[in-house]
Amino acid sequence: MNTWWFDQAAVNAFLTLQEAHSTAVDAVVTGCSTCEELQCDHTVGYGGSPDENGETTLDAMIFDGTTMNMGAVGGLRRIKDAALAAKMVLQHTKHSFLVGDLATEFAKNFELHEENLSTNYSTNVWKEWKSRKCQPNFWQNVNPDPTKSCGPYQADSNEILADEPWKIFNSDNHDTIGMIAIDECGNVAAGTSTNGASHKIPGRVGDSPIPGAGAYADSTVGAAVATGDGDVMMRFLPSFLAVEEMRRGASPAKAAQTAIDRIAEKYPDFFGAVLVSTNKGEFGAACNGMDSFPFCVASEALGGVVVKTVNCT
Ligand code: SD4
Repeated sequence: MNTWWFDQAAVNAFLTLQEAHSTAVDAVVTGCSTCEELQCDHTVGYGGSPDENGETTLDAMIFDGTTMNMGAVGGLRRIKDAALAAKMVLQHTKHSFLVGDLATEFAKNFELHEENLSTNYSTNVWKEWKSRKCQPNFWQNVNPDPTKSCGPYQADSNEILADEPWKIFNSDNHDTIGMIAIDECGNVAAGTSTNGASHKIPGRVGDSPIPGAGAYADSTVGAAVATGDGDVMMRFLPSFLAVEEMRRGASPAKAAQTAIDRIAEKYPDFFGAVLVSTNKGEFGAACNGMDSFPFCVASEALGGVVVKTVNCT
């Protein structure tokens, strides 16, 4: 299963699970890589969410709930295959998380080649933002460019600037693929891939590659993945919390709601969602800051992929 309406990712992950000897980890990598190639909503993979300098950087994580081992990359530069790079960290190192240019150097050991991640689309998004009288941004209590007439965008309050009816965080411009897979041996894996937040301050890494924040899995219980305003969400480790709630007996839907409520108590307007599954494939989701949250589920029982929706509280 995976976040949003990225059904091709679910199809490919499901097909991977049906291949001989493939594992839950393989399926999650396939699903996340599919979205990277398709540039799902321009918010996964290359050519989306340019930072303040116009560059696209990628965050991804692959978490194996059987070995409790993981691999992640953050702020990955000039490599399209972030999920594969994360898988290389998982499978070929004793580390968990590599970042920035040195993650790029690492990935090149595995024939992931270096290239510019900008496209006409991302360059135009960046130019349009740059040419605004007032550029929504992530600075706070300081205005790095005093020639801009409006104050800084307040990331925590999700404020819409009065003369700029445009949000940095919403479901049109800010999605992550978060995927959970269960293979026939009962192994549970979870993963994420995203290009983060548009107009982020260069160097920003979101919640997606952080264990317990963007994703978490434990094959004895289940898994959870998160999407949304990662700067806020990572402070609450919602994926970890949801899995621990299930360990204590909560249903997936209740566990997801508890994780969302914990954040909403402090940030009532935050934008985000959590998708949760038991190790048997019973699932639930909860969301905040939008009307409803779509997600894809694929299984033999369903006969393929179905897009489901949960209404937000
Ligand atoms: C981030 N959580 O980098 C990601 C982006 C996302 O829906 O999921 N948007 O903050």
